Amino acid sequence: MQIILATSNKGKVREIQSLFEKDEVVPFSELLGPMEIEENGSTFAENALIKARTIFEKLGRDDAIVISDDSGITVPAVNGEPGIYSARYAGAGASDKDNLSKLVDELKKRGMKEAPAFYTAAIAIVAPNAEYVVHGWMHGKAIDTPRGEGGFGYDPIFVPEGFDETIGELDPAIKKELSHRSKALKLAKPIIEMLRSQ
Ligand code: ITT
Repeated sequence: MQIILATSNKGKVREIQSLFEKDEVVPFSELLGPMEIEENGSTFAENALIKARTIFEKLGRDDAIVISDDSGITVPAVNGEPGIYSARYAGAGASDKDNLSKLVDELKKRGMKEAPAFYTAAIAIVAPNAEYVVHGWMHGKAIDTPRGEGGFGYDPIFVPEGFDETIGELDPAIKKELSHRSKALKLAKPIIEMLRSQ
């Protein structure tokens, strides 16, 4: 069974593909073209399921496993923002850079140079007659000054627990080891293998 990835985010595609064999995971856009999916759930899990179900239904295939990732960064001292709104924190269609700047502004407004923060990833797996959601988290802090070019999204202002550098500055191998997405995918992998063997 082919694994289809229900995401349009290039950073996610890159990270998820790096955890599987080459060409094992195909982004949906290669099969269906570009598509906007409305994410109107109230949790990461709900939004992940919305994305995976939408692509599974559009594909209309009984030999495909669709996986999606809904993720974001949560800063408890900033009212839990941006959370599930991470991709549109600075408004609909905002760039990663604008969203990051908004979070920096919110920290500065509160006179905080840094604040505890965590990333969440919910990975949904949708296959014929089966649906699963697994989660992973990465804890650390958000800082008020972006550093480094690596990763994507909020990575230049996220310092993982046990490090002084941001994910933007650290070797990508470290993110691969520590990230919310990697942890959720480690849980997803045996489920995917089980579904493929049925
Ligand atoms: P899809 O819905 O097409 O998958 P998206 O970017 O809209 O792409 P989400 O709704 O899940 O995805 O929003 C995730 C946002 O959270 C993403 O745009 C980043 O701003 C942030 N984010 C998630 N994981 C991240 C990571 O590993 N590093 C940095 N930022 C991350």
